This record gives sequence, C-alpha cells and structure tokens, in this order.
Amino acid sequence: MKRAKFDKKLNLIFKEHQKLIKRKNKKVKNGNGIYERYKFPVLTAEHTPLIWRYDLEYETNPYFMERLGMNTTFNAGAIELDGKYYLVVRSEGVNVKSFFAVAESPNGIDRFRFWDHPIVMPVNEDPETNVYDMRLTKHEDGWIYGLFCAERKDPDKPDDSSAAIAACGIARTRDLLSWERLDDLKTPSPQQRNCVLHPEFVGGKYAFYTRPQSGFIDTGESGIGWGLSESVEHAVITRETIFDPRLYHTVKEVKNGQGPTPLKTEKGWLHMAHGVRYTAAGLRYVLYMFMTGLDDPSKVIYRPGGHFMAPHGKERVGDVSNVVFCNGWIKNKKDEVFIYYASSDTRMHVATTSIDKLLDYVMHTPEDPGRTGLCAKQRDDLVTKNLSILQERYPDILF
Ligand code: M1P
Repeated sequence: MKRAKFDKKLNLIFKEHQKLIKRKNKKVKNGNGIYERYKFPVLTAEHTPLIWRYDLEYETNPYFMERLGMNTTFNAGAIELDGKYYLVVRSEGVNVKSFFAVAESPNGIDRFRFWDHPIVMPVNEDPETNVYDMRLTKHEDGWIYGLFCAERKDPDKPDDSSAAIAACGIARTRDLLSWERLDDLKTPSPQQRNCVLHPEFVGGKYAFYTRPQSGFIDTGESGIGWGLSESVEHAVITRETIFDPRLYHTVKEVKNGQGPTPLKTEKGWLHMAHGVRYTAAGLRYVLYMFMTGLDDPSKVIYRPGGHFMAPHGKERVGDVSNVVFCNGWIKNKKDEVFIYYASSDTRMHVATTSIDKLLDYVMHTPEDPGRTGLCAKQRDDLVTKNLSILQERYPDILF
C-alpha cells in the first residue's frame, strides 16, 4: 500500500469510528411496561479505540492491518460518578484474554467512549491468566471496590488443558484510574465466581454475595451465597450460607449468580441475578430479580416468578449464544435505573426503568408456585378478573 493510500484509509476509519461513537440511541417502542430496551447496543468490539487495535506507523504496518484485534465487549460493571455514567467493561481480545476498560457516557444510553488506556490491573503473587465480570460497589468506607473473577489454570490437573480455578479478585480505587489490588477472597469453596461486595457494613463487617462451586464447570451444592469478613484487604469468609439456591424446573435450575451490587430502596434491597438452564440448544442464561430485607440483606422477602429479561431477537446470537448477563446497573438522582446487560457474551446494551417500576415489578409479580397445575390456576384467576373488567368497562374490545 502506498503512503497516500495508508493516510486516506487512516482518516476514513477514524471518521467512521467517530460516527459510531456519536450515534444517538432510540428507545424501542411498546415494551413490557417494566423496562425499555434500546435499538442499538451501547458498546461493541467496533466501539473500542482504533489505537488499541491498529499500529498507525506506515513503516511497521504498511498494509494497515489490525495488529491486536478485539473480539467482544461485554459483562460490564457500572457506576455513576458526578453525574456521568461509567462502565468497566470486560473487553476481550481475539486471543480470548479479557481485560477491563472504562467507557463513559454523558447520559447513560449512548455516546459511550472508551478511555484511551485500558486498565492494567495490578496482580498479586500468583498472576491470573484471565479476569472478567467486574462488579463495582461504592462502599460506605469511602472506596469504590471492583470484585471480579480471577481465573488460573488448575495446577492439580496438568493434563487437562481446560481445568481452571476461578477465584474472586478484589481491587479498589477512588477514580477508576488507579487501582490497588487486594488479596483474593478466601472462602470454604474451591471455586468462586459472581462475587459482589455489599455496599454497607453488616454488624461492622464486610459482607459478600458469593457463588460457591465444586468445580470450574460443575456447580455442586450451589446458589447465591452470603458471608462476612472482618477485613477487606485480606478477606476471609469462614461461614458461607446459600440464601438463593438453584432449583429444579425454574430459570435457575442449573446455576445462578448475583448480578450487580443490590440497590437500596425504602422497601428493601433490589437484586438482579442470572439464572441458567440446560436446553437442547445448550445453556440458556436469563435475568431474574428478587428483594431482600433492609434488616437482613441475605433474607429474600419478594421473589417474582420467572425471568425478568431473556435474550431477544439479535441478542440471541453471539460468541456464546442465548445469553443475557448483567453485572452493572445505575440508579441516578432522579431514581431512574439504567440496566446494563450483555447479550451472548458479545456486546453491551442498556434498558431503562425506574425504582418505582422495579418495586412494583418485584413486589406484585406473583411468585412461581412451583408446579404446572398451580401455574395454570394462577393464570386462570387473572383471566377471570380481566374478563370481568373487560365486560364491565371495555365491552367493545371483546370479540
Ligand atoms: O457464558 C455465559 C457466562 O458464563 C459464566 O457465568 P457463570 O459463572 O454463571 O457460569 C461467566 O463466564 C460469564 O462471564 C459468562 O457471561
């Protein structure tokens, strides 16, 4: 390629990239009344800075090739700071290693722009091979904590090249720019993923949501767990209790995991979680919600039945298809809620709602009664009520 052509291409891709970053998002009309989805993903691999991917020196990249390609941007932690919306994104290169990178937006629904530099997370004495799925917590101790999965090869299974150990890595920051790495969380379980720090002290201790597992893939006796630690710098949980177990023939039949840090409301703590089921097409990940008590954040007080969100349309296809996953949401000063969810381990989306709507959803959606006959009866009761309303007030609608 001639120098002039190289320069032309460089100018063109920067212009195109800028157009993508500045693109306005649009609400999709006629949602389900609970939240609104948006037309465009908020972040894709194409949104990652060109300076992450290309070598812009003509002499060392005469064909203008991507030297370090990006594969996906997904499973982002989220936080609001001084009125701006920040995502700490699981950014995966084509070499399947993830790293964290900050993207910010002025309004939370579009114009997310990655910071120039990715986060080079400090490591402790046993550097991990991969990191992913950060949950951000503004803790009452004044720090912002990021809890994430730190994955290492299982040293006890040298012949199995897929055998891994997942641990909960912990880092803290004040500005998302510089990070202090703390010890990994120690719990009775050999594996941990989907760990989240509760934003308040409980009995003077740091409180963690956990997800113990017997193996990297096998969950064993699993579910969303809870444990307390005296210290966060050297966090150790000696007693871990499961308060939201996986359950036969539900959206969390195979496994589940706490999503983002729960949101405090006057009625209780709002939780988002993911539930996983085996199907003939493989695993299916959906989101579900529940509420825990203000007096005890590990006691479920409302449990709306079924999924809150499932993969929809184009969201169903990606690197790992049929997955929605959420580890970040933001409640702003107006009590609007921005739910950041990833589809199929590939891209980030936003859905918007409000605290009032989520409370209504969580407190008034009937629980899963557990078996088909009771479910049919539950629906039949609603039908009877609605028919009488229609006959009385909207008779013209009936046909
Ligand atoms: O591929 C779907 C998800 O699988 C894992 O989630 P879990 O720990 O619940 O099995 C994680 O690797 C997650 O990042 C991924 O989105």
